[in-house]
Amino acid sequence: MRVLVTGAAGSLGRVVTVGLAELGHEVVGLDLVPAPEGTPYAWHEADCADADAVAAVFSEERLDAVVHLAGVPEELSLPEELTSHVVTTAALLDAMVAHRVPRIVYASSNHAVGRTPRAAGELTDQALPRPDTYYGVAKVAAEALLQLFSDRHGIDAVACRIGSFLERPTSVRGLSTWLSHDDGVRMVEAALTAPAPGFAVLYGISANTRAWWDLEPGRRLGYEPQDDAEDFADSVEPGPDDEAEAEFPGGPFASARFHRPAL
Ligand code: 15L
Repeated sequence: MRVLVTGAAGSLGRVVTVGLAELGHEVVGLDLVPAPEGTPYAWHEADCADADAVAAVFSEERLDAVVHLAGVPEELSLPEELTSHVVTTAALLDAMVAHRVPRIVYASSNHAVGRTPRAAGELTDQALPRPDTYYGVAKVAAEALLQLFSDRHGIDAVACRIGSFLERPTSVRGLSTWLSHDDGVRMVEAALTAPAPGFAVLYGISANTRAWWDLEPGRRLGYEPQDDAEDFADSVEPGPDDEAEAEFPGGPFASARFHRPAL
């Protein structure tokens, strides 16, 4: 497949572009920054929130799918979050409709449901939106937009509610929320190639012994994680916030530290 990867220079993008290329996909990178030296594939320096710039990329490239990883991965103001996650997704979806690109894989986040009390049990793909931050609100809204475009235009859209994408887990919470680099690539590949998913949600974590999220929605799409954070458990030091971070899946994002006016 010829795949446009947004946020190609970011922490997810750097891993996913290499992984997809190794799996035989033709990658087209897009990011706010220039292509890193030696990038072996096409690259566009553009802001996904700029609909004209996005449209220009689609006019230039023949694409089979989009992997939308661009977006600020932390808590900002509500307007900034909406631009970073919702406006960018809208610009891509409009261009996909105009150029008949049938599939998008979206880097959503556990923070879309991060304020669901853990006591409510394991989270499935049927969980109602329950964001923990404005970042989470924007991820919920971006998922809703994907659902709308799937219903209206038949676009296949897989929202991957990613946990903690890191080389290795670094906290006790991470032993539950970790997504390994290799599993991240497996997840994107499955979401890209699953037959006719329509709009679907999966939880982007590894096969962690202490997982808080249901892996079945991902498995139904062909995502079989191979790694387990437990392998690193001995090297993870307990921290003072572990207990508080275990109350809500969003961990630190669900704490009062992030409380602020919306506008
Ligand atoms: C995310 O969605 C964020 O992008 C990242 O910064 C982490 O907070 C991660 O989730 C997590 O929950 O560990």
